[in-house]
Amino acid sequence: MNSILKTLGASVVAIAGLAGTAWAEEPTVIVEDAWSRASIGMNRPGAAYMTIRNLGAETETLVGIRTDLAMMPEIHLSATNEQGVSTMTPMGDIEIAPDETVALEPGELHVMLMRLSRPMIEGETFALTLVFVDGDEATVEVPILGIAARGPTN
Ligand SMILES: [Cu+2]
Repeated sequence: MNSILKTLGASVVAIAGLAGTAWAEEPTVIVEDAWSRASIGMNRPGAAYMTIRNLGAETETLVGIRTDLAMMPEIHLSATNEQGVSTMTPMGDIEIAPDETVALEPGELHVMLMRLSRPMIEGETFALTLVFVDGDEATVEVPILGIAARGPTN
């Protein structure tokens, strides 16, 4: 499992297992279990999922997403109304309180990769950067799983 640690005061990106790793600074945010699905061509948006944990003492605010895979990456919230109709709402800033984990998963919060710049091909990966309000960034390498994948382990 690859993990990404965001550290205070610098745009530090690190990819490593958690255990036995020495960090120059205390990690404040960890991104885990990132995954996405292969796309059919480029006409429909892709989606990416992950969990974001705040290990720090202060609330972290996620304000944006960046990737060269999509010209308009956004965080969306899926919902199903009483009529069974599913909708997606673009979310503004995402606040993550200390010790809180935000899960981006199918049917819930997700990164919507709108206006793909290339097809999402199973077995490949792409870099996705989370931008926080203090200017810190965390970049995660997102594996592209099969078109019917339901999570990072299947
Ligand atoms: Cu969406």
